[in-house]
Amino acid sequence: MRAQVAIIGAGPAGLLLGALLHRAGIDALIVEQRSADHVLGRIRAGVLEQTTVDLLDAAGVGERMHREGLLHDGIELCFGGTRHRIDLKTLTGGKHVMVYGQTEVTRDLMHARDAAGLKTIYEAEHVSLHDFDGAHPRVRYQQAGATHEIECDFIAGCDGFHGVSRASVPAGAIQVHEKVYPFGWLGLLSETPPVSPELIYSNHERGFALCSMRSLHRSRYYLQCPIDDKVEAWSDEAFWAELRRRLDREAAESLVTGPSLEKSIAPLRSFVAEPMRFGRLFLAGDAAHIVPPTGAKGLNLAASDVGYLSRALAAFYAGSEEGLNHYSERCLRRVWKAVRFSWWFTSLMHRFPETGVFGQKLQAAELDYLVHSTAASTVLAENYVGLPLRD
Ligand code: RFL
Ligand code: PHB
Repeated sequence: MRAQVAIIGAGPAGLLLGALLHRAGIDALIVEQRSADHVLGRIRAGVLEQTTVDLLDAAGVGERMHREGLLHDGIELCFGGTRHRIDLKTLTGGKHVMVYGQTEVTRDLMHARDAAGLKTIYEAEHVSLHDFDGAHPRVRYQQAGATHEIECDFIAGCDGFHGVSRASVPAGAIQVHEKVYPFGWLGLLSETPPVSPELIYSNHERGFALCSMRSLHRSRYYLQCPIDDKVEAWSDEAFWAELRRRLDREAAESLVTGPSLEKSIAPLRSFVAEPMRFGRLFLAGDAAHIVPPTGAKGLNLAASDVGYLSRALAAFYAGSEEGLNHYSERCLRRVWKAVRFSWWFTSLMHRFPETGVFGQKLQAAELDYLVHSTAASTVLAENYVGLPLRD
């Protein structure tokens, strides 16, 4: 088999890259180790920046998102038993975020790919990357006992944090920066109306809580939990009771509960691998970097990476290597800003047992400052809606 670009991974990064390359007249094959249903079963991100919305539009998959997605002009911070609104729109001169689930983004990209007759190889086993230090890289995989090989010009490693792409790079060629947080997020999805029209980020003495949503009748909630908690140990009733405790009285009283459709625990980590290019292998999305979900940046970074990569590949086939040569540096400038923001917001909103009362007092002071200073609120708003894409 031959393709100009072999994409490893059919998560949002791989699928969006495939769609953008198709628009640019570049043929790409996607190799995914799981089934399409498995990929769609993972409940993850919910907040899209305008730059991500623009890229989905450019890929021709924005129609349902504009119809069903919810535009949010603000978020609420809850602490000391009171909610404070951060007016994203006013503070940023008219910007907002789009609340539309990663599952739906992925579904739209899969449908568009099928409709265009483009190939995704699902349930590919033992995927391996070869010769990407030269001009003729290859990707090998097994399916139903047979070995297959793709010859290509470039490999895009879009296979997430645990993927094979980053692991295929010789150890000395990659630098890794990592911070693991001493807690996780327990998430619950339910067919219930959201507790409030906007997202609530709550700093509470029992731990962080987040009220998010997928639509006007489907809610997504999160609780900070010990990293070694088992999801089976959390009944739905225990989840709802704990969430109520971590919200202000009005939200606690109006919370509508129901059976969980999904419940899972995610670890929190900041991670960056540098550079994001090795010969003809380009890493994008979670394969290259991870941020804790507090800032809602992971999927958005995956989208901006593949935005840069698709443009660079289009320029390459038009005769210029400049975009490919600057790919890693361009991405990493944006990545580190999102890593910083996500780390800051995580540090502000969670309970860190090791920092004690001193740490809590600092958080309380910073939150008070944040909601009463236009300068501080603007910094939060500007980062939350997403920094502009630069050339
Ligand atoms: P993905 O989604 O992990 O997809 C990688 C794909 O690669 C496949 N794969 C392989 N394929 C072939 N061969 C191999 N050896 C392979 N190994 C792996 C996998 O099966 C998978 O299909 O990475 P991608 O595409 O880079 O996308 C990144 C996003 O998924 C991630 O950053 C976000 O979900 C993070 N995130 C959020 N991001 C936001 O922008 N806004 C949010 O509101 C937000 N909320 C969240 C989040 C992540 C969360 N969790 C569970 C970590 C909330 C949570 C709870
Ligand atoms: C979500 O809806 O899953 C979500 C929203 C905002 C975040 C993280 C996750 O910061």
